[in-house]
Amino acid sequence: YRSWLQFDHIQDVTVSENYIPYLKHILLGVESPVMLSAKEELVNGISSMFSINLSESRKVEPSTIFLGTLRSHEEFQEYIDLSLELELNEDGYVIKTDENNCIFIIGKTDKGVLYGVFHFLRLIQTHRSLPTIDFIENPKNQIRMLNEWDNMDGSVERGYAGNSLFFEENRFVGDWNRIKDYARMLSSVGINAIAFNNVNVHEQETKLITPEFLPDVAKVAEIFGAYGIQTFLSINYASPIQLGGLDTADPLDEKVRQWWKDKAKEIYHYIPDFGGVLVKADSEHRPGPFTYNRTHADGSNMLAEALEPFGGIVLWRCFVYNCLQDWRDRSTDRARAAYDHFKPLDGQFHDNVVLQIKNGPMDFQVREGVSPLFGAMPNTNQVLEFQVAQEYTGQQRHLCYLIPQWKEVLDFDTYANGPGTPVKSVVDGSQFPYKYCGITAVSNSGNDENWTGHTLAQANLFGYGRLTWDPDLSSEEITEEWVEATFGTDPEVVKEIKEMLLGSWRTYENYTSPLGVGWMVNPSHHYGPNVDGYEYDVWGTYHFADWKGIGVDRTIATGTGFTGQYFQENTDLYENLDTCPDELLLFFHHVPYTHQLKSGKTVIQHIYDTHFEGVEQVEKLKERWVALESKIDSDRFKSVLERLEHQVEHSKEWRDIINTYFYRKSGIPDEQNRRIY
Ligand code: GCW
Repeated sequence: YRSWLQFDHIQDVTVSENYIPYLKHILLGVESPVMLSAKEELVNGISSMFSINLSESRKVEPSTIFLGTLRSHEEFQEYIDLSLELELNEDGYVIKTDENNCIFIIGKTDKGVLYGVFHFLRLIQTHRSLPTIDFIENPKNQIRMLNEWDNMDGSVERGYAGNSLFFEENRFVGDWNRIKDYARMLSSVGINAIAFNNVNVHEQETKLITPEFLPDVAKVAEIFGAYGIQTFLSINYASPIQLGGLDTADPLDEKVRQWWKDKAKEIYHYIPDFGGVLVKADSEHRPGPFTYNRTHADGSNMLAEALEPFGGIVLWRCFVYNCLQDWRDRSTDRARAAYDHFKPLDGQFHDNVVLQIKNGPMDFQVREGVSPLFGAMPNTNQVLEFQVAQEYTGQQRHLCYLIPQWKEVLDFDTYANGPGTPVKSVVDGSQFPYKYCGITAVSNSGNDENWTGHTLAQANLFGYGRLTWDPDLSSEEITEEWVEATFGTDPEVVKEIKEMLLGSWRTYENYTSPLGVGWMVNPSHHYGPNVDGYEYDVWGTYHFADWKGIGVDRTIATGTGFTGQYFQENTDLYENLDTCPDELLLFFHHVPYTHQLKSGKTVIQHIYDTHFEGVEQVEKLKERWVALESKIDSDRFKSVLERLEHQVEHSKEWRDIINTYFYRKSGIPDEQNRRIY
């Protein structure tokens, strides 16, 4: 299998000449499993790119790469500037060269060194020039996590890249090497935490926290641990009943509380550096505290107390809404649910509880508003949840590069502390004194040879990691890094693939559901167009199209009042038809098809135009890829081409189904008289 960690041999002599003088020896200032990983990565990467075997030395002689931490052995202290203590955060590092062609990669902790090594290797891969570098890097987010939705039968919920890397036939696969390679990939982009079983914890997975499976969980945790990644498990809220034989899971019941305390002790006995638990409670039929008339603060605090003695944390998901809605009832609005449930509880959570909030209030649509919960709970730890898995964005058969979408979310100004309070500054902890915060995401990987189904979907995983490390990196920088590390530095290849990726989210949006309204997919598997697929269903996911108009009225004045959950500036922005941005118009308003957008077009004409345009853009994507044939190895060339061919056909289906639907509903013809059925 191939990823961005290929470290192909460097052909370009100017590049090798630049680096080779530095590459003779390696020296570790301190030993630990993470330091040994750092060493292994460096030695293997250098050998693969330059055919040079770094030899171990015992002192810093010329051309030595020194890997050290602030806790390095005494004899190396002269190489470590102790003022770094103040400049580096837990995972930060410094890389610098000196006049003896030595390279110093110094972390505050061993994890920082590992990140520094990956950074150094990336500099080489992307042919950045070396002499006299000296810089400090600190990750901006403390929690940089992935959630795998893997089930023990080997399936992956919303998985589009084969089966689970972890499980098959209700046990662990046992391919520890592949897991190690996965850990390497994640660590190389800075990810430091993982929950590897599905948040929907079914019967078998409930048992992961029992001695039947804890030894295997420990084994996985050890592999990840050596790459600086902490292991978490998704747990079943009803475990005390299902595993413990109790007759309740009431969080205020003493027996239940004691059961979880004992359980925590047992888990930490097997896995001393266990991160904690991830919980989907009272959500989509999962059990939770509501059954006992308790709040989510009661429920999460009980778990937090059990984990607290061991330093563990509780990631508690806010994806709580009524999934048995009556479509005739227009007063209930799923978008309101998370805020309505959680905002009133601000300040009631223990300091090792972290609320996990999806980027939007609905569910990972191609476009939706940003969740108004960000910044709304100054006294409660928050992490932002993205979906790298392309559930609603083409399921890794369509090319849809999501970094630009995530950037918009991260840069969205919440106004929580006045103007200039973007989401990224809330979740990185710089606005409120959060003890734990950061970013998490649903992973898009599986056991396919290329990890992500669509080879180009690897860029979403890579970019996710890079962005959580530093949300201020631009989409362009991240994309370029990925293309160079993955396909090499040929300028044409870099330019073409970069542009293909950067425009692909807009393109996908163009031929799917318009103007922020979302959904319009086939129920349950969520692939392909079906305008009314969810329209009369129980999930709260409606577009309300009739012969006159379309959209969800979420205003305070005449709608569900959702706009009122934002801080005033955003409430005003969205409440008012004149200021509401076009791309979210139908997320916030119900308007006639003849409503004129800021672009000057009517809604109906916009729908037609974007759908024709979207297909043309996909055709272009394919042409651009075809033109690269001679420059890409044939396996990857063919597999991407196959997907692009499918995308061309499937985008036409989207175009025609959507256009026809709205033509027939509205009776308004296309101004350009194109073919609409
Ligand atoms: O969007 C929905 C998905 C479910 C998922 C749920 C969630 C894991 O369709 O598959 O369940 O979100 O985030 O909990």
